[in-house]
Order: sequence, then C-alpha cells, then structure tokens
Amino acid sequence: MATEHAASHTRLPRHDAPDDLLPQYGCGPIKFDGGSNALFERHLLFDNVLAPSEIGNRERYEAIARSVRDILSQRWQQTEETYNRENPKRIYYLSMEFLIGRSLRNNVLNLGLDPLARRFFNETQLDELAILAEEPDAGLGNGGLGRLAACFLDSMATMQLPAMGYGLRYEYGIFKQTIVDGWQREQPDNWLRRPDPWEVARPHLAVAVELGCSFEVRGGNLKAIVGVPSTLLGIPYDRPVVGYGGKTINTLRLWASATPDSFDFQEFSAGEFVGALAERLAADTVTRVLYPDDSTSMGQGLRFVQEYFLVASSLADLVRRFRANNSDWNDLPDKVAIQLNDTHPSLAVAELMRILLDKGNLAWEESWEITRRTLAYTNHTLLPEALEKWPLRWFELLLPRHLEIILEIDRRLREELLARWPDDNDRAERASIVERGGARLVRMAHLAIAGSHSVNGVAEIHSRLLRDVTVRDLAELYPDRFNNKTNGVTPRRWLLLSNPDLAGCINEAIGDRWVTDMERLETLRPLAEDGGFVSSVRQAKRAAKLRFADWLKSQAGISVDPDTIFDSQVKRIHEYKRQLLNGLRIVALYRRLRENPHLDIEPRTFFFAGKAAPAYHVAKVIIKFLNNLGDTINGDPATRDRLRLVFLPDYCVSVAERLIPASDVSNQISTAGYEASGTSNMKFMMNGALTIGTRDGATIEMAAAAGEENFFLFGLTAEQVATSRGWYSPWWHYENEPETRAVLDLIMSGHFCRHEPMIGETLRNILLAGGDPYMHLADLASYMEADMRLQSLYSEPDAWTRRAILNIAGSGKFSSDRTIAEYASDIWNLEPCLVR
Ligand code: 26V
Repeated sequence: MATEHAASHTRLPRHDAPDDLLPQYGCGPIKFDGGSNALFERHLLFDNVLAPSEIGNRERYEAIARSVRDILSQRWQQTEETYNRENPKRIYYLSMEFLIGRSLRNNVLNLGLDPLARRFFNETQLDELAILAEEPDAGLGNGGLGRLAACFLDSMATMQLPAMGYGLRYEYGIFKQTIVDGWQREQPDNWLRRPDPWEVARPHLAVAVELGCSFEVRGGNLKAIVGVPSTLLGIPYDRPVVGYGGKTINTLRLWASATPDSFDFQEFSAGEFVGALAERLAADTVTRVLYPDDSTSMGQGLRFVQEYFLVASSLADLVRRFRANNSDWNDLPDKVAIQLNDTHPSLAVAELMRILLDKGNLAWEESWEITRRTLAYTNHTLLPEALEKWPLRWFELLLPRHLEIILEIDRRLREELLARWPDDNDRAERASIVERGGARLVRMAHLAIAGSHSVNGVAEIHSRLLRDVTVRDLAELYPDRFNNKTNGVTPRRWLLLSNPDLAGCINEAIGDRWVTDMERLETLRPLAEDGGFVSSVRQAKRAAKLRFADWLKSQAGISVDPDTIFDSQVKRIHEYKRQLLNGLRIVALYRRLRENPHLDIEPRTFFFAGKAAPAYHVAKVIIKFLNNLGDTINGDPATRDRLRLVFLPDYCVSVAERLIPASDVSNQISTAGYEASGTSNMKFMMNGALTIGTRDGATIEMAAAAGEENFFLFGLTAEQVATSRGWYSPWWHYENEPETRAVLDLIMSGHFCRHEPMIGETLRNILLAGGDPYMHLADLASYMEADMRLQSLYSEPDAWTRRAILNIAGSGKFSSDRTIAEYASDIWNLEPCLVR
C-alpha cells in the first residue's frame, strides 16, 4: 500500500573508480599507451573489414563504443547472475518511451573511465567532438515522459536496485525537425541505419504474442482480418544501463516485432508466396515507428497493437523469469513490482489477470489480489484529450479474452461503487471502466487505477488535482492508493556530464559526493556570500555560454553574443505550455525599444526549441510565428543589437545538454494547473539558471526549495484559473491594458508576417476570438512585471549569481535519486541488491 511518508533514502554508493572492473575484462587491464589501444585497434580494423584509408569517424565511434561495451560486458552479465542467484524482489519499469539520447560519454563517465578516455584522445589526437557526434541521439520518446524513464533507469542502476526497463525498439524514433521558411518539416529518424554498438539481440529469448485477428498493411495503415488469429514474435534487444560507479549494470530490454518462421512455411507450401511476405510486413510494422503525437489519443489501431505487444512480451518474459526461481504464484507481489509509465502499458492489468487465471489456474479473487499488489500506475497528464480510451470493438477483434476479463473487472467495480453509494448511478457511470453511450470505450486510466495498489502523480499540485478533480470518484473509493512522487532528473547526465565547468567549481568547493547525494548541494548556501565562489560560478556560466556559442556557430552558422542574457524556453510546442505568451513578451519588449531607442534594457538572446506533433496545426503556426518574429527583430536595426531570437531546430537530448548549462533564464510559463510536473525546469535550476514562471507543476516545489524570493513567479494560480474560467474574457485585457492591445494590434497588423495574413488570423483566433482558453492575456501584464524584476537583478552581476547559487543549493530535491528512493520505499518495497 502506498503511503505519503518521506522515503528513508536508499544509501547511494560513493563513486570509486571501478578498480575491480578492468581486471575482470578477459584481456587484463586495458592499455591506452602510445595511442594504440589493442581493443580499439582490433575493433577498428576487424569489425567493418575496412582498409585503414577507408576508416572515418563513424567507424572510430563504433570501435570506441564496442571497446567500452567489451569492458562493461562481464559486469553486466554478473549483475544478472547476482539477481538470479539472490532472487531479490525486482522492479520492472514498463514504458512506451525511453528518450535515451547518446550513450558513449555517459557510459564512459559512469564507468569511471573518464581519465582513460581523456588520455586516449590526447594521445591519438583524434577529433573527440566529431567522433562523439557520430552517435545518433536515441530518440525513442516524445518529451518529458520518455526522458523521465531514462533518468529513472540511471538512478535505479546507480542505487544498485534490481531493475529492468521494458520498451519498444522503434526503427524510427521521434522525427527530425527542420525549419523551412519558418515552418516545421518532419524527416524520418532512421537511427538504426548503421548497426548500434550498444544493443545485444537475444533471439533465443523471443516470446510469442497471440492476437485474435490477422493484419495486412493497406495505405500505411494496419487493417484487421477478422476471425483469423495470428501470432507475433517479440525479439528482445538489450541495452546496458550503467550505474554511476560501474557497480551495477542493469538492462533496458526493447522488443522488436517479427513473424514466426512457421508461418512462412505453411503459406509457401500453399503457394501463398506474396501473402506470406505481406504477413511478415505487417508483423514488422508493429515496432516500425514511435507515435509522435503526445497530446491526442487519436484512436490509431497500430498504437493499440504496439501497446499490447509491449505488455504481452514484457509480462511473458518476466513471468518466465519469476517461474524459473519461484514455485508459488502467490509470491509474485513479493518478487515483482511493475510500474506502469502512464496508461500506455495499462493492458498489463488484463494481461496479468489472463496469465493468472488461464495459465496459473487461479481463482478470480486470488488473481485479482496478486495483480493489484504487483502493479502500480503513474499518471503524467490531466489533459482530457491525452487520456487514453480505446474502442471496445478493438478488444473484440484483437483481444477477446482480455475483453471478457475487463468486462468482469468493470462489473465488479460498478457493484462496489453502488454498494458504497447506493442509487448513485451517475457516479458509477462516471467512475466505471467501460464508457457507455454511443460506441463503447474502455477508459484506460480507470482500468489502471482499479488494477493497481498505487496511483501517483508527478508533482504535489498534479497529484492533488488528479485526486480531487480528474478521477475524484475513484479516489474517494480508493483513497489509500493515491500518492505523490515529485519527478527528478539525473545529476550525472544533467550536471556532471553536460556542465563540466560548473561541476568542477562545485567539486572544488564541497567535494564530489553530491553526484550521488544531491542534498549535499545545500552546503553551497553559505557560499552565496563568498566572493571567490560567486566569481567562479559566474565564470563557469560564462564558459558554458562560450562553449554553446561556438557550437551554434559551427553547427548552424548562427552567431550569438555571450554577453547577452540567454533566456530559454525549450519543450514540446503545446498551447498550454504557452510559447505564445513568451512571444507576446518579446513583442512587447520590441515595441518598447522601438518607441524609445534609448530605453535601458539588458541585451538579450531568446532561445526557443521544440517539436510540434505533425498533425497539431496550431502548434505549427506557433513555430512559424516565432520564426517570423525572429526574422523581424533580428533584422530591425532599431533592436537587433539588443534583442535576438533564435529558434533551434530539432530539439533533442543532445541539444538540451548544450543549451541548458548555457542559459541564464528558464521560462516555465504554462497555464497554472496544466503542466503535470515539468523536468527541464529542474535541469535549468541545477545548472544555475533563474526561473521566470507560473505556480505550476514542480516549479512550485522548486521555488519553495530555493526560497520564493529567488524565483520570478507571476500569474494566476491554478485555483484562480479554475474559478475565473467561467467569466474570463481576453477582450477585457485587450480593451483595458494599453500594452496588451498594442502588442496584439502590432501582430495582427501583419508586421511580423507581411505576406502571410493567415498567421495573424490564427493568432487572433487563439488569443481573442476563440476565447483564449489558456488565458495568455490574463498573465501577460504580470509576466512583463516579473521580467522587469529579472532585468534589474541581472544588471547587478553579483546579486544575480548569488541567487543562482541559492537555486543550485536548493536543487538537490530534484535529483531522480530522491524520486526513485521514494518509489522504492513507498510503492515497490524494494531493497538494493549488491552485485557479487
Ligand atoms: C500521450 C500520448 C497519447 C496518445 C498517443 C501517444 C502519446 C504519447 C505520450 C503521451 C503522454 C503525454 C503525457 C506526458 O508526456 N506528460 C509529461 O510527463 C512529464 C514527466 O512526468 C511531466 O514532467 C510533464 O509535465 C508532462 O506533460
């Protein structure tokens, strides 16, 4: 049962160089002498069978990565061996997304091989940056939810928890974004075009996934062939998850879909040559591509099959492992915890019930008890359009046995609701799993809540709104299940790796134990008054800005001035995240400057980055507007020396690793009540940016941790948003606030979109005619006021840096180690398992 109690923090290992690691490697200690490391040279020459003259940076990258994998492979295998031997309780993290980014530098760092790597690049004189850039940025996720899963894997391995991630091996990750004429264009991300040195295929561990119908691919869509059952194969591909210190190396197991060979033989013998190949095509299609829309559950049949494929493959795999070491099904909840990352894998409720009922031959009550005690569910959004509901018809076609089970769960749930609130049929209807009326739909969040012992949101405010508003009826029925786990991010990737200057300066001041014990950053607080430390933190920020400016120049030919404020908003483009509000602020500053060229304002560079779902038209217009706005202010002689706007294309983990350390200001400006948590907010904070933002998501807790006086908070609270929504009118602000009116008039005059009247029209619709559902205009004046406070602080460099230090000092809570410690103690009841 989940509790609200603070976790007893699982103790983290000190980072010792993994001295026991190298000797374990079969060839003895690795030598990097004279630039001729045997391991590297061997991979370089033999893996691709190339002449030395044909070898380029891609081959060098592969050879280095393969060498690192050689070094970690024995420890990886020992980790699994230890788990098998000791049979501890394990946590399985099920997620449709893992936004991994690049692995080479991260693995080198976590293995403690950094000094060796530095020596290697020194001696060989190879171009380190060019070689690292050869690794594709593994983009198997859309945004926050997928990146959170990757941070959690890092923390679980670092904390030596027996954990495994389960996901899908998409052949194409999140699309590549280019900006053409200001518009987003999508290109496929063929990240597996070249062999991936990190993955290990394990075809001998393939599992069968049974479906109630067959498929063919028509016009890019999956079409069901009714009444002809079929089988998919799930092939596991394992990736190492190296804990910091290299002691534990856990596994991320990604499933690829394939056709069982038996199919082909039967079909061939019947002369169905083309039919057999089409079958193979349909099976391969299942894990072809990540769905790039994180805001609408659009009723895509292929997505439904993907979700079941993940669940069925993963449960078959973990149940097989459980059965190998345990004989009694009743021990499952003591040996296995399964965390559902949003509702995407929530078919696990029905699948586990099916396994227990049909394979274990257990009774309903016993099966239900085991299922509930094993599963736990995390909610990541309250947006109604993102809450998954699948047509009941699809269950009939594809998963008839699961449908029977879900209908029985639904029947019992309705019975329970009516027993508790007799005659309250409305409540039973609202809280049930199957939504009636019209085409029947299965509410996946309700299924997940009914079938789990823990339901958590990802920040205090979000967990409260989830419980009190979004699923209130179920929360009243099962109050003990609901709890909060405020998100966190891994300080290894997001500080130590991405910001060496700042990390070095912290190390010098307080040592390096913060890397696995972020609460230690608190001891920096008094140093905010230490002139020497203040100046070294300022220098670190400047170094990060210079590094970023150099990179931007070399990559995109764009020059930015490190002496300006770097003011960033980077995240998926969504109306609720209000990139448009930021645009309005920039237009207001631009106007002020044009009205009064002598205005004393701090020179500033605004950075935007983020992708829009390909079918989200309004979000694409927002991107177009921001690009046009940039063209205008960057080209206007009246402003271009003091305001610049840069839209960085193709936001991804690697871009974030460069921009976040270089930023002075972090914009977290969602309409209060809409951003579940946010996680970039935390990365900015630990890198010494100051936040200008609304009281939403985890930003509220960040401000509390740093002291609200060290934040630039503004705008309506979630309560104010909820209570004013009924009577709110953007027109009032347009008519009564001169600057708001002038900003909108300037936009609608076509000043920024001269030959594109559609843009101004769309913005007018969003902000005025359409009623401004995300209440941009309600918050603009207070955003401008907070921005003035921010600018005046920036004009006092010491005072600014002091606040930055107080932010860094308060950021310890937002380590994913803290989050995982809470999951482990409150939800999973899980202990570390030391390898060997
Ligand atoms: C929803 C859907 C709907 C159907 C098709 C594909 C798809 C893919 C992803 C999603 C998930 C949307 C929810 C989400 O990403 N939430 C974000 O989770 C972060 C980690 O908890 C949190 O910091 C962000 O505030 C929250 O927006």
